[in-house]
This record gives sequence, structure tokens and C-alpha cells, in this order.
Amino acid sequence: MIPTDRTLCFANPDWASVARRAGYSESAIDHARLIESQGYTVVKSGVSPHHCSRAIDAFRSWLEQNKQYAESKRMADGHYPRFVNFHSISDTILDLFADNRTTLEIQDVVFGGPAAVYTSLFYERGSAQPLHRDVPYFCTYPRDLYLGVWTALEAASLANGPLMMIPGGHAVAQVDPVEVATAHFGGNLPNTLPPIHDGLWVAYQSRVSDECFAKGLNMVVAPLDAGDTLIWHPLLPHGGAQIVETHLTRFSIVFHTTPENVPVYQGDVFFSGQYPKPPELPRWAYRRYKGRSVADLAGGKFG
Ligand SMILES: O=C(O)CCC(=O)C(=O)O
Repeated sequence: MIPTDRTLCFANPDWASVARRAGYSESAIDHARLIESQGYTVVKSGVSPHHCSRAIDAFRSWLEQNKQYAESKRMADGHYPRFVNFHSISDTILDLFADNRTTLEIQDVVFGGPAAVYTSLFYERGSAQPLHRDVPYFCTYPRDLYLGVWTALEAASLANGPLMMIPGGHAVAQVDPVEVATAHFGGNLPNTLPPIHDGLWVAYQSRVSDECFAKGLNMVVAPLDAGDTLIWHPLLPHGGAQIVETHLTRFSIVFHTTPENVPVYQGDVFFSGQYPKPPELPRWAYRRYKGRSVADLAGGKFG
């Protein structure tokens, strides 16, 4: 059985003192404070330029070694779709998590213990994804024990589609997913839901954005330099801004992190509110890398 009373540190109003007593640095606590107040923080130069160029080279050499598959997935505009769990097959990629020391400490403060890798997405170009919360895909038990840890591997500017977000949007829109799902199905929530349901996704995300804008919040973009890392709160609405110059790349990676041994579910659980009882342990094993736990999940596919 897993502990059912875990929360992000912010549930305790005195969390900063707890973190200080646990030996975390003032700088990590300040970053965590920003995650609490605005829903995200930026760590300048979280990893070195060398880490970034090595990671891009690793992707190019993977393309070279998997030419046939890679070509079959290449899009009409010459770009590649996002690449799932590249860190599972490349330690060069996993170093972007494990060597990002400041970022690790901030995650540990927020989780109240060591952050572990659940999954990752490597992007060759901007995602141009509409504003969304990640929680329907990263539905943990206990809830919201998740962080998005996004690193620019080359400069992300208005031209190549930087990250965008609604500062404060993690705190204002208290949208109940079960209510959204019930309304979507005309008042009769089916007994079983699929893990991914486009209609429910869109209904939930639109409600979140609408509530944020109704409360006077605005969307901002975050131009970042290579090596900068942005950590987002599980409930922060964020996405990829429009790509103005579509021929440009925008190499980046996002790690989805949780404390170790936290099960992660998808929309079938998120939108039904039916969490497995008694709470299960994750269905995956962990391996250790540079003192950190990494979910042992398959990787190396476009998706
Ligand atoms: O990289 C981006 O453009 C956005 C990434 C994102 O929204 C996500 O991975 O959830």
C-alpha cells in the first residue's frame, strides 16, 4: 500500500520552515514559492550548453540509426513528432534530469522528498499545443503529486514557438473533472471511460481557460535560452505558443516527475474519480541513475 496522505509541500502553510529545517537552500525555497504563487518558476542555465548540444546530437544520431522508422514518421513540413521517453534509451538525455541540480532540489522541496522520473517528451520543434493542464494524463494518487520540468535545448523565442502559460491559473480554476465529464455525457457518466477521450479533454481544458480569463488572468509567453528550465505546477494551464517561422526547430525536453512510488493514472480515473482501491503501487519498477529513481518504462518511439 502507498501512503495516502502525501501532498505537495504547499498544503502545509509552514512548508518553507519545514524545507529550511530539512536543509534545503533558500534559493530552492524561493523557486518553490514562485511555483506556489504563480504556478511556475524558471531556473536560468539549469543545464550547460554542452548538455544541450550533446542531447541534440543524440537525437540526430538516433535518427541516423533508425532512418527508416524516422522517415516514416516525418511530417509533411519536414519536422518530427514528439519523441516519447528518449531518456529510457539514452543516458545523455537522462543527464538533462539528473545533472540539473538546482531543478532537482526545487522538485524535492515541492514533493517533500526525492523527485523521480515518470516519463518524458523530447521535442524537435515547438508543440503549438493549446493551453491545458497536464493532470488528465498525469493523474496521480494521491492527487497532483506531479511536476512538469521543461528544458530549452536551444533558444525558444516568439519565432519558434516558446512555452505559454496563465500565471496564477493553477490556483483559481477549481474545475471538478467528474462534473465536467457528467455534463459532457448529458448527466449519465458511463461506468467505464477510456484512458484518453478527446471530448472530455477539450471540455475540461476549455472550462479551465474560461475560468482563468473570467477571473482576469492573462496568458504570457516565456522566451528562454538554451539550458533554462521551467518547472510547472500540476494545475498550471500551459502550452506551446504559435510557431511563426515553421521551418525552425525548437529542441526541448519535458520530464514528468513525481515522488517515487506514486501511481499515475489517466483520464479513465481522472474523469470518473474512481481511484483504484486500495491504492496500488505503481505498475512499473524503478531503476537508479545518478542517485535518482527513474520509472523503467519503454522509450524511443514518436507519439
Ligand atoms: O513544449 C511545448 O511547447 C509545450 C509542452 C507541453 O505543453 C506539455 O508537454 O504538456
